[in-house]
Amino acid sequence: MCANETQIESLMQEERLFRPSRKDQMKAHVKSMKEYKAYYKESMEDPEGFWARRAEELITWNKKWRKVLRWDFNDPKIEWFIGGKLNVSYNCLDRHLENGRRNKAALIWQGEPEEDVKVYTYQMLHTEVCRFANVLKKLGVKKGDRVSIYLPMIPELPIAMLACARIGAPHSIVFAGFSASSLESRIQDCKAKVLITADAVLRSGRTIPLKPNADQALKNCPTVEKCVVVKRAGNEINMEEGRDLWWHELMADESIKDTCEPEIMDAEDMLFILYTSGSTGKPKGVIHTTGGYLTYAAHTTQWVFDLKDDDVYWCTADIGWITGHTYIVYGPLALGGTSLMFEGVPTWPAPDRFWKIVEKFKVNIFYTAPTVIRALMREGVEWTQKHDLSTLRILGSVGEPINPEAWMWYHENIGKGKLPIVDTWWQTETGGILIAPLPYATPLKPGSATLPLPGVDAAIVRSDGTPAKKNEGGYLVVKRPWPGMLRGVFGDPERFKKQYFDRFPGMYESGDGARRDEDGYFWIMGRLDDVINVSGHRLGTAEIESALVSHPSVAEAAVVGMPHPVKGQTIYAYVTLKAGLEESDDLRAELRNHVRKIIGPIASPEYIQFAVGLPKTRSGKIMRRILRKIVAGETEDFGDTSTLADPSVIEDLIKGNKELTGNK
Ligand code: 6R9
Repeated sequence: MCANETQIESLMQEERLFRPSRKDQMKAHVKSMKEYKAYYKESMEDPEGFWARRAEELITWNKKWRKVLRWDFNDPKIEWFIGGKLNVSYNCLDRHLENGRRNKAALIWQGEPEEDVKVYTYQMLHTEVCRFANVLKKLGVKKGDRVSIYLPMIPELPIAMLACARIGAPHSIVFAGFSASSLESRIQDCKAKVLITADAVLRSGRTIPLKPNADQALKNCPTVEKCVVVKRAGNEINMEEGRDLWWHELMADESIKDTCEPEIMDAEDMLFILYTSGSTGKPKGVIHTTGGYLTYAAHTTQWVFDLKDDDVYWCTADIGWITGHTYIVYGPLALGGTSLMFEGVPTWPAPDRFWKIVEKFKVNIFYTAPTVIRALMREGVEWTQKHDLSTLRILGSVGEPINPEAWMWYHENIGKGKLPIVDTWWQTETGGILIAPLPYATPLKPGSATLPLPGVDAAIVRSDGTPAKKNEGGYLVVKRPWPGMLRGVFGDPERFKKQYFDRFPGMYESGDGARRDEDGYFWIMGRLDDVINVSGHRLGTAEIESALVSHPSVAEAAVVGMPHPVKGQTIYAYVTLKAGLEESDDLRAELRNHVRKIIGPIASPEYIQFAVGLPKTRSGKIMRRILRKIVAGETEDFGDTSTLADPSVIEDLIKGNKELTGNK
């Protein structure tokens, strides 16, 4: 299943080095490498002191903690700020009403239609959140009840999140691109009491109905008592009597008050669950808690993006993913920042959509994904040259390794050769950024996420847990806890242990491979497990395989990531049909559609190769290494194939792949 370190090699040998400008450096939160090093040293020698100070500087506590940290990676159990009390929505809203930010823009929303713009000051957002918190209470939601949220990128999404946080109801956001059946399994897993959804999603000029998916999912979700529906597009939808309620009607109710006392939460009370793909079939419900997550979100937003009061900060992610949770909502709002939120896609109505928005709102900090950069690179520089991008001061990247070519394009065309790019490595599980440059301190190397942030004890180990040498590829692990780390997998403590703490006792296993160069810089090489990364979206190959084999024509399926110039990886499926069935393009289309329906459009395979047999070991395990090499066109050396039951299948597979893709 997993590669060993002899297969882990990085092709990136990047020598270019970029240093921050002096002027910006003087005003930065972390000003120099010297400062970074001092913080790092302190955080390793006295982690509790370091984090206690940050938690006090950044967060308002109703009651101070008794103890900063208790942890045991073998159990595993991690607790931060034990006994501390706080409320996340209070920290993101109320306290800014008193500290001079009452009339400051908290959220600037740019909808897909150009004229759809809304600006919420902290005061306005506070009122909306309080009102919706009162609505939730009226619907019977109490502290500890889970609320599933299946919404497009509209302001009601952060409002709903903060309202949940206000009353202590953990939210579970499901990306609106997921299918009815993905939504269903996530609702069932967390046993949500309420679902919040919308009539439709606006995307690339189209209206894509969303409510029918919710209707389909709710057929099998008996725990859901009420479904709140936001009117986004105004398309015709079904409203189920007694269950479905319009957001705008609930909010217009005169009995709903504009204020709502925040529920005082324990630092370790659950803030949210977010499902993410792992190496086995079922997505895991990653648990984040209140005190540690918020401290970490605020801390990393302040240091990595150097967020200041007069900045307009734009993270282009969807809030359905962790990046949107931490870096559109919780981090920037905890700091009292101005966060821009965008509905739509980078290439519609034209490939200058992003640059137009940067110019329109005078964006200062811009955080996006390599797949976006690569897609926009292809469209040519005329689109970037049309706009004034001079307000930008920091660029960020997240989701997958950024190849040096894309890095240089971003640096030259968006950063005009001057701006720092923070390549941020982290995961749903880590809650926030772990490895990244500090924009005015760290010299940059294109393609490297550079150095661990203070407090992050990251390392590379071999499969036996011993430290890897300089430049030797290995498993990326973290040797001690940080406040933003996950606290569990919802409903499955066994999986929590097995997935993250079993292979290397006493360490958190990230699932990524990496190497560290002579300067200590990290070069992330991607997943070592059966997780693929398509346009920065994490997908488990096992999930896609199980969707494929649930089709009546399919006997067996194996899915791998195929290198792709824009998406990073694209989905390639090998499918063995049941005996006697005809291979055809129609069947291919049907299988693609089937996966769309079961998981969602992002999981639909680009290539489906019909194969008579798959390369299996004598014990019946599919050797994915071989399948991966075939799709990458690396057919010279398959390594040790002596355990294969029938080595002759390989030739057929190579032939089939060439016919399908034109791989030379
Ligand atoms: C935040 C997020 C996590 C996986 C992670 C890794 C890949 C994310 C990266 C990166 C190289 C970066 N990844 N950032 N790889 N360089 N800067 O994306 O969370 O959706 O859970 O994905 O994404 O493989 O393990 P998530």
